[in-house]
Amino acid sequence: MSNTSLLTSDQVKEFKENGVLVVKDFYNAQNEIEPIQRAIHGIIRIIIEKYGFPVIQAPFTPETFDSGYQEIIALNRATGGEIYDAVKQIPAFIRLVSNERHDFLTCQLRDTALPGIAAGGYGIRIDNPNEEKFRAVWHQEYPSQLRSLDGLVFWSSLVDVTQDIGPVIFCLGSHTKGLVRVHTKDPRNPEKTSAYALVLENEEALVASYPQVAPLTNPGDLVIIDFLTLHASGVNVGHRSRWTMQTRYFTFTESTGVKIGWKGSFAAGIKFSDVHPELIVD
Ligand SMILES: O=C(O)CCC(=O)C(=O)O
Ligand SMILES: [Fe+2]
Repeated sequence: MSNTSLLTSDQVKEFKENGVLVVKDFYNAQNEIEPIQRAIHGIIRIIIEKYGFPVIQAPFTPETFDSGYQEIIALNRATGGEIYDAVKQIPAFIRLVSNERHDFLTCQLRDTALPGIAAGGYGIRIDNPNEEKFRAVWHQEYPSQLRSLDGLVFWSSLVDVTQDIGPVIFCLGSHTKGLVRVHTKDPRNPEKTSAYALVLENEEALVASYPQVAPLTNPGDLVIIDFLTLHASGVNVGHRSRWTMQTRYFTFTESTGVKIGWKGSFAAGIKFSDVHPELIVD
């Protein structure tokens, strides 16, 4: 399995230097992405009917798959949560999560023959315009996922990511400096909980010390993120929710992962501070 190389040596080099890599058109938009969009469209339809919302949904196209969603959450925000919990259970999404090509990427980038999928570490984000509660402030992935130190996030969008809907921002090369200690409360955002409440030590000075990029991507494009790369959600000041998919892989072979028994973090009901007390500032 480790001999299946999907990336060129230049792409591997770029990933190792930057801690992030954009692979254009990695997925097949029609065969792999569209079935997910189509199922989301169907789930939105059921919610419109269930609550009797006076919302007209446009017929399905890959561009209009979320038609009605903005109107629904304006009428009742909680039904957005119902949709959020539902869409990660779409079979076409789970097939993408466990796509063998994710295994191959992990083997190639991490020089392992034993990749793992982080349980509870996959989902579909819906970043709504002008909402702060679930926006991810600057973070590294490892504290919120654990499993192994050399994990990877496979991130891709279901909509065109334009500047106004807040592309994710990355600090180039930040993964090379290792783990950053965290505060477990965010005084700026008291409404944030669990992983969303973690704040990097000396956040402002730290992120300012790196060049930053915020790639604009389209459905089918893949962004690979090192578990140690500093990144943050952009702010969505647009008119449409930013729908994006995340799958997280780790390796069974990395020594910290072996030591912690490949434990999960917040989503697995485990306190990060119990596993890594040495990484907590407060
Ligand atoms: O999409 C976002 O806004 C944040 C993504 C992120 O932090 C991640 O995928 O790990
Ligand atoms: Fe993240």
